[in-house]
Amino acid sequence: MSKSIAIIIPAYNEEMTIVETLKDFHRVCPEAEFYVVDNASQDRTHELALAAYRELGCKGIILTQSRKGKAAAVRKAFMEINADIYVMVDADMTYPASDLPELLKPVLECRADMVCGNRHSAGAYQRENKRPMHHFGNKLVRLLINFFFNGNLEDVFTGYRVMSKRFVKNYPILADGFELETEMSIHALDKGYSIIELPTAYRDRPAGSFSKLNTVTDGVLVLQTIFSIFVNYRPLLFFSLCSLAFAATALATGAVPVMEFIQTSKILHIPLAILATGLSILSMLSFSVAVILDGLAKGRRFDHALRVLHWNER
Ligand SMILES: Nc1nc2c(ncn2[C@@H]2O[C@H](COP(=O)(O)OP(=O)(O)OP(=O)(O)O)[C@@H](O)[C@H]2O)c(=O)[nH]1
Ligand SMILES: [Mg+2]
Repeated sequence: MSKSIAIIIPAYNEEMTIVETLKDFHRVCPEAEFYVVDNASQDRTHELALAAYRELGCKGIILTQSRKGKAAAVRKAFMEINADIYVMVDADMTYPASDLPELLKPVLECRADMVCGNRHSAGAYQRENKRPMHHFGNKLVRLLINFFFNGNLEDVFTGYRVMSKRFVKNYPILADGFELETEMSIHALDKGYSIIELPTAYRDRPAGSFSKLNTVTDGVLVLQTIFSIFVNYRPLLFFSLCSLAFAATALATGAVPVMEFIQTSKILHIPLAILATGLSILSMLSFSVAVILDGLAKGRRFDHALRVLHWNER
């Protein structure tokens, strides 16, 4: 029995490209169900998408989400849609449908839970993207994620992904905005899902269509997301580092009163001695927090793995 495919297209004010995106993907995958998720676009995105659905005879519906943000839109889709395979793609014609059959294969053959369209492998992103800060942001975030979560992903920000039902229905999206792809990549790495990156062509937005991504504010949000995920997913490392920092400062500040006491059996630098004592207590506290939270994080990973294990029995 052939597997059902849902193509999820988060769209906010994409009247210039939504019809072409639908036509492009319907041409390549006419049997799929299409789910444009519109967040109260102010332009004609909804109306044009509806007309395109009728013209193409698309299966699927337009979902609306009042909560703003790309991740909020995709969260709505993940909750509402029941399919065997989920495709996520942007509505701005930057990802070609022609690469979809290749991206679908590993998930169709149960060789992967997530396949990411990698824009860097053929250098398409470097060629097409004109915003230098984006290159820097991509590199920094990729480095942080691969280092802290033991990955070797090349394109952590790609909006072109194919996912198994097992992955989608066990991934509670907590982000709201453009932190989606970061959270998704980290969740997949942390929970041990099989991820495959395959090359995909990438082209810049057509002239006149504009990005909803604000490099600075969304960039800061992405770094905040990594920090909070790091603290929650890797508490042992984070709080042990804090404990170490407190211990080192305690040693540095405590050295004077200790040496003084050894030499004179008196302590004159009482404030330093009190500070060093406080810092040592903070160091011990951080380490106990590290151990406790690590146990909780392991418990969450265990519960997730158990849920996925039972998922396979369905
Ligand atoms: N539903 C919904 N979709 C959104 C929202 N913000 C962005 N999107 C969609 O998410 C996709 C990615 O947004 P883009 O603005 O293209 O961000 P980007 O791809 O990182 O940036 P570019 O490289 O400039 O294209 C597009 O299809 C947007 O329409 C939102 O608040 N709600
Ligand atoms: Mg885009």
